[in-house]
Amino acid sequence: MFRVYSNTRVIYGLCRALNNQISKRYQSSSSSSSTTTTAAANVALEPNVSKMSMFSGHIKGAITNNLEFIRPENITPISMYQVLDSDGSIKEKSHTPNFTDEDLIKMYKDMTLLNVLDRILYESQRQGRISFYMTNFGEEATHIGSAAALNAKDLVYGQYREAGVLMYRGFKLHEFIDQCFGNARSSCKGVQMPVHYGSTDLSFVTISSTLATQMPQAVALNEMRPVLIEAMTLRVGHHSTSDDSSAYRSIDEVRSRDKRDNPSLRVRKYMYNRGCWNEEKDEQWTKDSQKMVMEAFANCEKTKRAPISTMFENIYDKMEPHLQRQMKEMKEHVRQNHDHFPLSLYEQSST
Ligand SMILES: Cc1ncc(C[n+]2csc(CCOP(=O)(O)OP(=O)(O)O)c2C)c(N)n1
Repeated sequence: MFRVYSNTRVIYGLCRALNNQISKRYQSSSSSSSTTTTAAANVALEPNVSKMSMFSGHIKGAITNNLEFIRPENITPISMYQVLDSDGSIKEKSHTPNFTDEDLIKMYKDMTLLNVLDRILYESQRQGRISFYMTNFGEEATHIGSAAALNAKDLVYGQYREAGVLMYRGFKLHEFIDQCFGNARSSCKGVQMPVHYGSTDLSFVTISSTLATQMPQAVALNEMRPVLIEAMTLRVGHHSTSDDSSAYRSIDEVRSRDKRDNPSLRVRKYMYNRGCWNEEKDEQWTKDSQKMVMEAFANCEKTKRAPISTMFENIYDKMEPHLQRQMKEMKEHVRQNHDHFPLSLYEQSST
């Protein structure tokens, strides 16, 4: 999970104190231009520190004449800041999140609704009903927690596995599922791969799978410096439906981590401890959420696919002659081979 926002002014909720820690780290390691000037001046004035680096970003680093390779096993890793432990208790009481029970219940419902949506869409891909899918299991808390900390209008450039941000902002179940079917009602009408959601209304820029493109696009300029928050999570599912992750990691290990440290479970335990949720409510919610997703799925599956001409339209303001030619050729091909195409699933083309 890797995301940079246009506005990282306030990150609290599940990520609140993590932000504080990182900000402190940034402050102490000097990133503003005024600090650079002061430190550089000190280096010039004090002969004792003449071996200190003058490179910005390395102001406090020493210069050495010993050639030494840095090995990960010999350095202390950066500590991971954690609010909730696996039992759903908050170790540092002064970091208790200051959101209401209602806020917390909404976050939990969004996380678990995403889990249900993932399960059903993943299975539907295995059954050949949609072409591709990527689950969010294990990363749901980072989606919902960070979305909760942003303002609703903050522009988000999501990574391909960040559907929870949209879920939190109110993207409808049918909007997710329509996009995966690429049906006529979906925003991109099948011209994007499944899970490449986008929403102008929800200030969520359509997902581009190209890794890391969202970072320079969305670098935060608040306080005139970017803020990076790296959330450590475990991707529990396979990378996508095109991947079998057992080829490169132990499935047993993933399962056992998921069992003892699943983010939705951890939040649920916290809610039980806090007294705002109980097993009865949880069972009811499990049933309700499954019903909601199944109903939306059935409706979306019935909705016809966009006409095949859609793939040539809306690319340029006017359809260029080469696209007109290609569309004509394709229509002719489909007409001649109509037995091989499930044409009844598609809306008729108006062009
Ligand atoms: C620039 C770029 N190069 C290669 C790819 C192909 N690609 C898609 S996902 C992926 C692996 C990403 O791994 P990681 O960041 O660990 O995420 P996860 O597998 O958990 O989704 C690669 C190489 C890409 N999308 N973009």
